[in-house]
Amino acid sequence: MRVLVTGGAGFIGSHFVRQLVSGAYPSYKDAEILVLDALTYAGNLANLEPVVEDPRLRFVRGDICDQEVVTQAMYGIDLVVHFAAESHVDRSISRSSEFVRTNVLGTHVLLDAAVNAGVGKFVHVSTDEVYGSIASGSWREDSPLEPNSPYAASKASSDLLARAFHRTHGLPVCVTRCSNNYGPYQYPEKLIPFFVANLLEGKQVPLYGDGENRRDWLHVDDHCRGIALVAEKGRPGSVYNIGGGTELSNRDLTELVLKHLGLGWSRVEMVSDRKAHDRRYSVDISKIVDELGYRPMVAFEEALPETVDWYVHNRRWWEPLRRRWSDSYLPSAEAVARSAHDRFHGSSRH
Ligand code: NAD
Ligand code: TDX
Repeated sequence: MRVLVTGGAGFIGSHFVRQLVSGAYPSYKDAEILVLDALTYAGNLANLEPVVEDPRLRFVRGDICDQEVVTQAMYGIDLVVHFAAESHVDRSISRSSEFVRTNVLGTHVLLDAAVNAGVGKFVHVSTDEVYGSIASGSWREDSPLEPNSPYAASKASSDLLARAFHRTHGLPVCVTRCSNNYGPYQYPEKLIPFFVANLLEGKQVPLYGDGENRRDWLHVDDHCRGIALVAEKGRPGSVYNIGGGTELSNRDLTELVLKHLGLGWSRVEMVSDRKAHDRRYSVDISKIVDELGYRPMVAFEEALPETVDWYVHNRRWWEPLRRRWSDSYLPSAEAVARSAHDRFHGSSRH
């Protein structure tokens, strides 16, 4: 069994790879794993450090938009698990072209190559953000797609391409749509690691709007176990929501983080809201529970403090990443442009 993992040097992809290599998914315990990752600002080989010596793991630095690289990588592959993406909503608001390029065009290149190579299964990792905001209740897999940010729209577009490649070419694709992940090795631009890093450096944390936007928190380990289940048993052509079951307002989550670090609300700065900030996400997970036997197993009450402590004890992991992006809350437009230039001109060495 040969598995191609795109984006395997990012937050969730690297967790999946570390678990795969360590034998956490019995059906894939003997799998050979090829990671294809462009190592953008979010990709980090340090995330694979714990498993780098394993002879079953191979790494190719390459861009999923590069047809030649992807065609080569796809050769002899049985299963594709596709994580690679531009993933941060705020960046998609300041500059969205890279999101369309990687998330839409890159996914198209992969789907095309997978058809040509005759792969046995293609799991496309998507997000609950494709459904847009929901005031009450939860989205089901057949709910309409109403994305509100350029990021969410690019992911929704890739979901539709995945569906079309199943319908048109019979590619055995499954799409997963998960809620907000948390855990170790998350790039320190996302809420939890960003806030923890700011607090540890004595800074304020910027809470958008009134802080009452709500997210459903899913531990990365539960998410990856759900993906492995879908890879093994998911019905081709199907979409599966994956949620964690811990819904919190950003204000409440911030309070929990502050409390764990022994800090008070004075460290919070209420700032202007994110554009088109989705008020609430919620996915109905009964399909993956009933069909595939999925259950979230990680208890948020224990895993949130563990996650915060991981960032406390692993400053050596996140400090260099923060230095690259200056001290501002968000990367400046200049830094984003510089990074995009590096990616276009310097990333396809492999
Ligand atoms: P991440 O930003 O941490 O990692 C993305 C990875 O993709 C990086 O290693 C990066 O180098 C790689 N990459 C980016 N562009 C590439 C390209 N053109 N070619 C090859 N590799 C490229 O993202 P993440 O949080 O690990 O998210 C993984 C997937 O899960 C994404 O598809 C994202 O949309 C989805 N998702 C994430 C969350 C979350 O809470 N983080 C929630 C729902 C869905
Ligand atoms: O500085 C901040 N202040 C703040 O109030 C940041 C970075 C975020 N927020 C708010 C915005 C959101 O309501 O916190 C919430 C979480 O923000 P993010 O960590 O940026 O995540 P979100 O926008 O919800 O998207 C995440 O979950 C779905 C991932 O980044 C996406 O890749 C995934 O698809």
